[in-house]
Amino acid sequence: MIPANTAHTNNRLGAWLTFLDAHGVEALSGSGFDWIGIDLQHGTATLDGLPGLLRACELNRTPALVRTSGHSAAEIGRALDAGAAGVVVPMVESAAQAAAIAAACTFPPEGVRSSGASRSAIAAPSLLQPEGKVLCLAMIESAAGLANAGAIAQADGIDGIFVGPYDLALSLGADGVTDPKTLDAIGHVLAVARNHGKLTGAFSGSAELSGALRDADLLAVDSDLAFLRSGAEAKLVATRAALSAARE
Ligand code: 3PY
Ligand code: MG
Repeated sequence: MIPANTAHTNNRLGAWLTFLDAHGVEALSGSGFDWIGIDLQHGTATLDGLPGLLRACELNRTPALVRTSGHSAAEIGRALDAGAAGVVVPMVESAAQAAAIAAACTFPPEGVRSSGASRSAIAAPSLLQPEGKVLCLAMIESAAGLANAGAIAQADGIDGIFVGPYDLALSLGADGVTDPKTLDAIGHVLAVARNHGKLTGAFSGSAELSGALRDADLLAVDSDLAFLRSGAEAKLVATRAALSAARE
């Protein structure tokens, strides 16, 4: 379960998975992250591979949120059927889009999610929200989404707002994610979501940005690719330093 963070002092730190297989996820989810984001929009993870990835997260009792590739109700349903604790839906720009993705996450009569034989019936129920609820997080990552942040956050069935700083910076014509224009926009979206009592989250990928995201409930620290590169680079630097010290 991903608890609501009412105090806003204790971020739930996540790792963002873009290419690792189940073996890699098992290692990553055992590293102490509070949640794993599995990205079906970018990278190479696929819907077919999802059950294996989710099973690997469950081994370490780590809830997994799936970022879908778009707004398709069919894909949202399949990700939830595979056993995801929730979905993070990219590029939500209006209240109507927010209502549609929330409906796709919810069974009738409130929503339109279809029920069928699926892995979610046997996946770890304790990783879901109370009463087996799944989380529906709308991504705000464009100027249009920013303009409609209040309406998106208030849409029925939206549990939280997840900011995509990199797309947001592009859409605003800003000079990257730490440009004051981007930081102001992120701060505004998170405050709006919080004021409507919704979960807040964002992808970081930058220490400077993480500081600005200190109040977010869900903070994706970085991607598997970045962890691999930075870990490898740090080992190389340390090994070169040890070798030259040994030669002195
Ligand atoms: C963005 O920053 O645009 C993202 O989607 C991060 O995953
Ligand atoms: Mg994005």
